[in-house]
Amino acid sequence: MKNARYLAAALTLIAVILLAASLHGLSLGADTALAHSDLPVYGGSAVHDADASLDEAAALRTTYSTDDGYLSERWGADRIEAPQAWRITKGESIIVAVLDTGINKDDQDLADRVVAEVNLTDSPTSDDVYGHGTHMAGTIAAIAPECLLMNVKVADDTGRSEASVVARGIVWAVDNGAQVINISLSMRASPELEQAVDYARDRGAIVIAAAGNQGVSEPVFPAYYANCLAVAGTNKNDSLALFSNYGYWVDVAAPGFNIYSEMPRGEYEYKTGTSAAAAHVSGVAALVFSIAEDSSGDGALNDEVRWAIESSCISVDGEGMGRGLVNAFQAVTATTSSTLP
Ligand SMILES: [Ca+2]
Ligand SMILES: [Ca+2]
Repeated sequence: MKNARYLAAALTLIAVILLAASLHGLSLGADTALAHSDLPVYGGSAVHDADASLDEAAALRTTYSTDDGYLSERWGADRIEAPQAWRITKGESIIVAVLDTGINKDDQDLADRVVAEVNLTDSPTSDDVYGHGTHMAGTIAAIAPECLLMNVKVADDTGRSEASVVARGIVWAVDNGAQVINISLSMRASPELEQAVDYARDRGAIVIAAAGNQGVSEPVFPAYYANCLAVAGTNKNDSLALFSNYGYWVDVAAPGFNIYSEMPRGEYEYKTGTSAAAAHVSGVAALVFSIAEDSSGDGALNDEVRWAIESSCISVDGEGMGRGLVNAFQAVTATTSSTLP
């Protein structure tokens, strides 16, 4: 009896040591990814190695060939009550810039929405070869069905990008009329990047960025910057997804687990990461933008849009998720019924 208790205690100790070792390994991996800096940590690439051991990532990169993305497959859109928001607005004519790996032209619905594009990478094409930007664009369009898109290719066909290129992409998007700027990538701090984010804010655009997928509280950029909305990822229980970064610098959270959306060549795929979470919020921003009024009188709408999104979040359990889970219906309702404090 006594021996059995000793044995149980010993086994528990071993389990704790193994768990600690695996967690340590995970955070080491994250540090390595961050240390690369200018290689952005990406919803679709670097961090997946670290995430692959987690249950939540089991469905990563499951590709489906189907002609139709059923809304019911897009649990995130339902969870943030996008269909309820459509009774008020569908984000008509709001331009959302997707700073990413490009947007695939084979998908007619997405291609028809692209009002402008630029390729700032070494790639010979503005199309999405890597398979990330298309997924983000699909989610944005699923949340804001009447929005327009701007294809700003800042990440190459291996999914890599540099802060200086992302900064140029932000300025290009703003100068060409983007109102919402989605940045589903993260990297090290860069004065140039911060200046571009500030420029966007000053010109009336809202910048939304992923909080990163290392599962740590260290800030990533541009999400961390004051004029950029940092988005953490939630799972189907509305709690912080295991992979998601978190912390005082996170502004809001949105669905980031098993998100179904368009891929190149007419395919669909489930992706997991804060990239997808940011795309949900950019969709909500387009909805709010289309009905916002300049109640602050500063000649721009981005301050009202940000306020509506942040002030209408649903509070959820867990630390480091900012104001909580974004809600499209509450955000548009806040826009129609309130003014800035
Ligand atoms: Ca921020
Ligand atoms: Ca304003």
